[in-house]
Amino acid sequence: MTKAPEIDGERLLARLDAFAGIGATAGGGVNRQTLTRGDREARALLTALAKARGFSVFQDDMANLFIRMEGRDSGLPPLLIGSHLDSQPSGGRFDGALGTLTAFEVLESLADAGFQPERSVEVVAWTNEEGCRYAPGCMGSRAFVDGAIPAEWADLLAGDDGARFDDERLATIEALAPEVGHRPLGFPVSAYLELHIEQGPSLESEQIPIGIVTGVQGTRWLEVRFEGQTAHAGTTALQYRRDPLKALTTALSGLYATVMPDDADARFTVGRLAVTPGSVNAIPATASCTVDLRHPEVEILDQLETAIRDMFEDAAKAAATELSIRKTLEMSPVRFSEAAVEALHTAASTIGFETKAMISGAFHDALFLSQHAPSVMIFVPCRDGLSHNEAEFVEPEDCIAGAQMFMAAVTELLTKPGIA
Ligand code: HGY
Ligand code: MN
Ligand code: MN
Repeated sequence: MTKAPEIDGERLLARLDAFAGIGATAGGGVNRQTLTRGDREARALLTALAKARGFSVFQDDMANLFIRMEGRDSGLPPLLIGSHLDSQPSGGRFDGALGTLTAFEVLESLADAGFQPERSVEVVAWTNEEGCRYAPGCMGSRAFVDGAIPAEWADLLAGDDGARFDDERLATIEALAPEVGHRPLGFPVSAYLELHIEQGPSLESEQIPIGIVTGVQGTRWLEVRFEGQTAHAGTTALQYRRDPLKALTTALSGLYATVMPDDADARFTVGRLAVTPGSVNAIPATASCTVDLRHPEVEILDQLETAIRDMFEDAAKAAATELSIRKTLEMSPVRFSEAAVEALHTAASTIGFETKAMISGAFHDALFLSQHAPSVMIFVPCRDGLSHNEAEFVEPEDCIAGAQMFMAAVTELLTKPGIA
């Protein structure tokens, strides 16, 4: 492998600070949810930085943002590198932003070194990786790989302000339209590489600077709704009650007592819970919640989903309430390309970094890109493994080591036969 150009660590750290100021929260994190003003501000800043370097910038019908450094042979499918800029409502400064800005730093460093690879290299910032403002997650990368936007997404309404998905999508495209080119959804890619924080404790606790991600576990999201009968809190005796919150809490106490305690690899999370009409002296009319279910094995995911549905059904019956369950996300477990994983091991040994092979507990856009081109991820440690929390933190030296590894991996992926 030719010697990889140096990255500029101070420039990367300064960029991270600049982006952390967009949608900054009082607790030191960010609230830059997809297709909001903050998201558009981050996209505009990245576009300005890219154009200042003479890179060309494009967006597609999902507002995925692409920054292109021309290769010697512009007809070849580009190497695609990047992550996302959108965040959780109480998110951290590094989730997504570190991967996107590390990819941009590598593009700049290649340009600084006058290194023009045979094939073009493109940085991407995917739309709506998080999925918290509009479900599902990874909308941008999924539509890119499918080459189409599912019709049912158009009328999705945001939980925070009720904004319609298509209105926000088009407004975001419109905001950048004068500055950037437009592309149809999806194009051939030689390989995809994404750097991300681990969002778990392994690398930090084992003091290993780099994770080589060999796959991603499966995820399913459910929206669960019980409907009963609202009635007077003081005059309605037990036998007349059809209390949806009783049904929901009965089911949840059973699920908390079994799903994760019975299987150390299972993840069961209720992130949102709502009760209507929400009056202190009226029995609820409806009680609803979200379920985020994860497991590395799809057969066990199936079994867990069946058990969860049964638990909700039994509780609905016992409380004489109506139940509806809508699945809003389904991501099957994936294994990344062995050739791409191998390229990362080669890159790590070339620069002498210790690594750990691992499966990602979080989903990522690379999960969808792995259906489109050889894909692989690099993880860096984060403090206490904490993420989706304003206190999310990555040591500056780990950010820089990650960027050095990313540069070595890009150089390797650009030259490796069978991937290049
Ligand atoms: O939920 C996830 O796994 C991702 O971090 N959005
Ligand atoms: Mn992320
Ligand atoms: Mn996230």
